[in-house]
Amino acid sequence: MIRSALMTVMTAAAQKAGRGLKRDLGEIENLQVSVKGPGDFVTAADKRAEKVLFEELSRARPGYGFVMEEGGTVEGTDKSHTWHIDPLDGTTNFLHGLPLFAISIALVREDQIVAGLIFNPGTDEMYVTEKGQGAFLNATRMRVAARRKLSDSLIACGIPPLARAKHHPLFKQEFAALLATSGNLRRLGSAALDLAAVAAGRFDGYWERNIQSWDVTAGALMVREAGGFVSTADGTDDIVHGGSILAGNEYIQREMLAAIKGIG
Ligand code: 2AM
Ligand code: CA
Repeated sequence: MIRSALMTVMTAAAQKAGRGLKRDLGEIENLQVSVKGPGDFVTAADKRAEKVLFEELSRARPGYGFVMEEGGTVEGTDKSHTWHIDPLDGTTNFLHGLPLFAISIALVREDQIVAGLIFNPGTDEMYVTEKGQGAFLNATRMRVAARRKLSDSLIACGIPPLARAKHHPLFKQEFAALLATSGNLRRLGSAALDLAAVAAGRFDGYWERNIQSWDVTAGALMVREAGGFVSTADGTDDIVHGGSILAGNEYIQREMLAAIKGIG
């Protein structure tokens, strides 16, 4: 468990926003069958959750800046601290009534990720981490899986949707490379939950391109604090600005990187 004042603030904000999302998920089923569909409702739910997080975190830590999926960048008076927030990661799942979505909150200090939280209100799983303090799923300390061979491993990926089909050619090449080398592949639809699952030792690895800081900052620290390795898909270290992610234990992360090296 992490019992710091910072984590108390983060978990309280996530639980408050999560209650709203859970209620809204219940409403989706009704809208699924309407002609208009749940699209606008989901956008509104997303924005409501972000507003709650923004208000709660601003009140508890006045002056910190924000980088948010919906609201964009809000400069703070404290230039060294920035929250990276995704109020609803896994929007497509949520839209379809699948309880595979998460709130993701990371605190970045001087370009270093110092704290992360991923909360799935659909399953009540709360993942928390602070730099140097380990990573926890609810009250249990997490540890990445111990498998040493990619050929024995279950690897998660992200698939660009049709709306971003220009990314399909590269995705297909990398997918083919991992299909040929890993035990099997999965796709959950939430970058935050994919990384949380790597930290928890459920997935052996995960990679995805075309993602944003709010999708992966919390999860990246989570994996590292659970003993894993994280880089961009190109093998660089800048997770906050890199736009892609590749994670696993030290063996699997290295083997995955080698499998896709030179493709991108
Ligand atoms: P979202 O659900 O918040 O949109 C799925 O492949 C992952 O990619 C999810 O974490 C999803 O976040 C993210 N994602 C989907 N579309 C995106 C976009 N247009 N820009 C950035 N990230 C996106
Ligand atoms: Ca997201």
